[in-house]
Amino acid sequence: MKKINKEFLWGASTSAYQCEGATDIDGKGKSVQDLTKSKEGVIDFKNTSNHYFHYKEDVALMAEMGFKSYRFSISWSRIFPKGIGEINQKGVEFYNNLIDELLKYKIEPIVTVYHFDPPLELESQGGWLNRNLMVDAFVNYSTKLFELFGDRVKYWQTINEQNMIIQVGHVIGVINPKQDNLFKKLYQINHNMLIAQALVTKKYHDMKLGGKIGPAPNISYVYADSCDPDDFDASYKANAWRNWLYLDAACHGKYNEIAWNWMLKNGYEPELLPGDLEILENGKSDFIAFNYYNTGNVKASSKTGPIKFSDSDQQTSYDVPGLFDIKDNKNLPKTEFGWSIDPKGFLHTMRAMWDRYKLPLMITENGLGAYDVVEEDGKIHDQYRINYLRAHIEQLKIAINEGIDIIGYHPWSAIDLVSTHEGIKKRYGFIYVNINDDGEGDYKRLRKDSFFWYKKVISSNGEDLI
Ligand code: BGP
Repeated sequence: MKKINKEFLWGASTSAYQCEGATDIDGKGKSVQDLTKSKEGVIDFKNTSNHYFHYKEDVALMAEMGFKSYRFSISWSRIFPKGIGEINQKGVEFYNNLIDELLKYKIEPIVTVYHFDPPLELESQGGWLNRNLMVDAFVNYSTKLFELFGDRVKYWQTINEQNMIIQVGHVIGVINPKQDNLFKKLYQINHNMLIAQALVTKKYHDMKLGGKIGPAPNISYVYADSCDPDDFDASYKANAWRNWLYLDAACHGKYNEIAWNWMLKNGYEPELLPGDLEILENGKSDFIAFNYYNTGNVKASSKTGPIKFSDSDQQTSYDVPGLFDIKDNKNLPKTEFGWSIDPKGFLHTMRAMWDRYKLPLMITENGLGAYDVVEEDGKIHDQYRINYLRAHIEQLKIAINEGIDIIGYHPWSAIDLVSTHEGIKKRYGFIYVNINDDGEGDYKRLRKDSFFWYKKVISSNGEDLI
């Protein structure tokens, strides 16, 4: 078995709105997430893990685990309170301090420019549907980040899970599903984001800062439910629709033809301005950061007519008439929150990306959400999380052995934080944060069993997974 490269980036991941808190101080503007209405019994994003105040302690704990890297996002409205215009020096100071703190421990900062938190001011002017406003604002914001932090940050991701924003943005709280011509609008938003991403990628390359930039979609291989050729056809199309539409644009600078023809047939195709295809062609990614939680499973489509959203979870999708029907995969166990667990699917997903793009891969999210309990001994025995991560790292090693270029692994999440729509009770971290969905708790940090396990994994460079 090939050994994992010494430079391999072992770390973990978070996002700003899910862990920082401090939404109302030090000049931060409002983001869409600050106004998200949480479900009954679920905490909002106001304080979350209060990482803004605890970042030194959190980074020290990451260093204790031996992290080589840390993937986090920058809050756009903390840097530009109105999305564009005046810059907030306190926000710049926070990220400067965080980056410097990481570098003090030789932890590589890996930055996501945009993770589900558009500034409210821009959203109220149409958001991503307002191409002129949003593309310019995104290029301006990203360029500012490269100028401010590009001397120290060498890995950049543009947009977190653009494909999930388009497919289940209503679950994440960034898309209002009750609008006329919803799908036409969604694929225009998608196009505007692809253009913004390509322009920013080109800008970063032109600035010659010596790092890498790429997208960060959620990629899940979609199986065929049977060897019926019609189910195989559905799987091929589902992969194009769910995964390759986004990655073909980012990595090949082109629209995926199956996805494009589907949009055209349904009248969902975006308006392309002259020069758009050249913009995509000139802004190709250096690597693929991707999030993996589970796989999909489909059979031949039995429906016609428009898409109907189900009350689905973030990772589960819905039938797409003319392309595929979703089928539950009975071969896979599920987490307490109903997400299927498929470590082998992780390998299939990496193989598919490698075959298609031949670009370095970096895992920026992978993990298990669970109801962790602090036992009487004051410990958190999260063996289920260790089992989950171990099984995925085993597949990662197989992929590396097959020659797939994988440069880093970042489980979700470094510390406990507030889930996209299930509150803090759905915990993912190596580090427990003492706060509950009623907002009670003192934010004390506790080391879970997985903390000590991951420390061993890192110090043995992935050899010791027991
Ligand atoms: C990813 C998002 C994260 C994170 C994770 C877990 O799709 O990028 O922001 O939240 O999923 O999802 P959830 O919080 O819904 O359990």
